[in-house]
Amino acid sequence: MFDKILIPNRGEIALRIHRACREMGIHTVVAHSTADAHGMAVRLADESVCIGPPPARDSYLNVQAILTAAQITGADAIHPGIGFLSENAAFARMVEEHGFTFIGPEPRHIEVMGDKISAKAAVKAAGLPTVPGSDGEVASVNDALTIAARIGYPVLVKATAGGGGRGMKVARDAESLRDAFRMAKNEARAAFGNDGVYLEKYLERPRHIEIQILADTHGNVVHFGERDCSVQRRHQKVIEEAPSPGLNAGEREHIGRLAAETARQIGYRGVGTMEFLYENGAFYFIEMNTRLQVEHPVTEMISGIDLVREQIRVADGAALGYGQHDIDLQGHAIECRINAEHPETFAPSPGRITTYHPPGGLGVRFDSALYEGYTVPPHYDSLVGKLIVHGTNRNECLMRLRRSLEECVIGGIDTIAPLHVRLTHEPAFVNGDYNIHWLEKLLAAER
Ligand code: MV4
Repeated sequence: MFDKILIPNRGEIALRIHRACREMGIHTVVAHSTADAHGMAVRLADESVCIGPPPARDSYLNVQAILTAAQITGADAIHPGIGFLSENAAFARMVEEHGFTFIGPEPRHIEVMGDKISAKAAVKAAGLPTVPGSDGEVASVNDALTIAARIGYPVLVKATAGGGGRGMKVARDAESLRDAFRMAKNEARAAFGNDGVYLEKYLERPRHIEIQILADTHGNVVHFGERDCSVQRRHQKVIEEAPSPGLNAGEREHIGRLAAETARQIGYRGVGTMEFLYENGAFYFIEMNTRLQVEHPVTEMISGIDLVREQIRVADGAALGYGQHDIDLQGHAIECRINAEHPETFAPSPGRITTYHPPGGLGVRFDSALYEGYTVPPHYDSLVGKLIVHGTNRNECLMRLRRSLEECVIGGIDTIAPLHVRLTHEPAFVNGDYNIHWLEKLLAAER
C-alpha cells in the first residue's frame, strides 16, 4: 500500500480524501494555493506544500508545480480529487511517467470519456442504450437537417467537448436547427477550442440518473445503484438522493447490471459514474465521469462502503474482495449542497465565518472544511459543505433532513441552506415528483 499520497486540491474534498488516507495509515501531503494556506485540509494533513498563487491555472492546474511537490515530499501516489486535473488524461499520463500512481482510471479511459462522441460510441458498442442521434460529429448544417428529419424533432445540438451545458442548443424545427447548429458551434469553439458538434433527440422532461461503478484491475466490477441528481440549477446539482424516487427495483437492477457490464467490457479501473437521462421508463446514456463525484457520500450512506478507500485500494492493484451480491443498499440518503451564495439571488458570498455549528445526530453527516474564524476565499467554486442524511426510508430521511437543516448555523456569509429548508417542504420534492427542469421552473415562477 502507498506510504504517502499527494492531494493537489482544496476544501471539503481534500479533507474527505485526507480522512480516508488517515484511516488507511497513509500519510498525506496537501498541495495548495496561497489562498488556501489556512484551510482545514492543510491543517490536518501530515504535510503541505504551497504550489502557487490563488488563480487555479497557477496552482491547482500547474502540473509542473504539482509533480515537483510530489517529488520533494516523496509521495508515491497523487489523488487529484474533483475538478481541476481530475479528468485530464495528459496529467494522468505525466503522473505515471514520473513514477507516481495516478489514483483514478487509466489515461485512455479518461480520454475516451472526455470526448462525448467517443464515449457514446464506446458504451453503445458494449450494449448500453444511448439517445438516438447522429452517432458521430455532424459536419454541416445539411447533414444536421438530414439526421433531424430521420430522428424527428425536437433535436439537441451538443458540443463534442461538452460540459456544463455550454454549446447546447434545442431546435424544434428545420428553420431553428440552422441557427442552433451555428450557435452551438460558435459557443463550443469559444468555450472548448473545439467546435465539433453532434445531434441527439431532445428529451423534454427526463430525470438525471447516474450509476456508481467500482472496478479493480482483476476484472471485478460492481455497481452501487443509482443517484438521482435531477434537482439542479444552471447545470449545477443542488440536491442528490438515492435511491431515485422515480425508479422501481427492476429498473434499478437492469440499468445497474448494464452499467457494470459495460465497465467490465471496456476494461475500466477505479470509481466511475455513468450518467443517464431517464424518461417514460427508458434509460439513455449521455456521459461518463471518470472521477470521484461530489455526491459520492449519498452512495456511501446507503452502501456503508468508503468509496475513496476503495478507489485508493484498486489504484494500488488490490482486488475488490467482494461481488455484486455482497452489496446491500439500505434505506435512503439525501445530500444538500451548501454553497456560499445568497439563497435567492445566488450571488457568491465569500467571507469570514463568524459562527459555526454543523448539524449532527443519528444518520447525519456534514462534509465540510469550514471552521469558526475561517475565511472562504473568493477564487474558487462556492461549495462550502455537504449535508448528507440517511434514514430507513425516504420519509424518515426527509424528516431528518429538515431537522438537521434547521440545526445548521453558518454565520458571517450567505449560504443556500434556507433554500434547502424550503425545498424540503415543496410538495413535488416531498412526493419525489420532479425532473431536471423542476428547480429552475420553481425559481422562475417567483420572480
Ligand atoms: C440532454 C437533455 C435532453 N435531451 N440530452 C445537459 C448537460 C449535459 N451534461 C447533458 N444535458 C442534457 N442533455 C438530450 N438528448 C437535457 C440535458 C439537460 C440536463 C441534463 C442533466 C441534468 C440537468 C440538465 C439540465 C438541462 C438540460
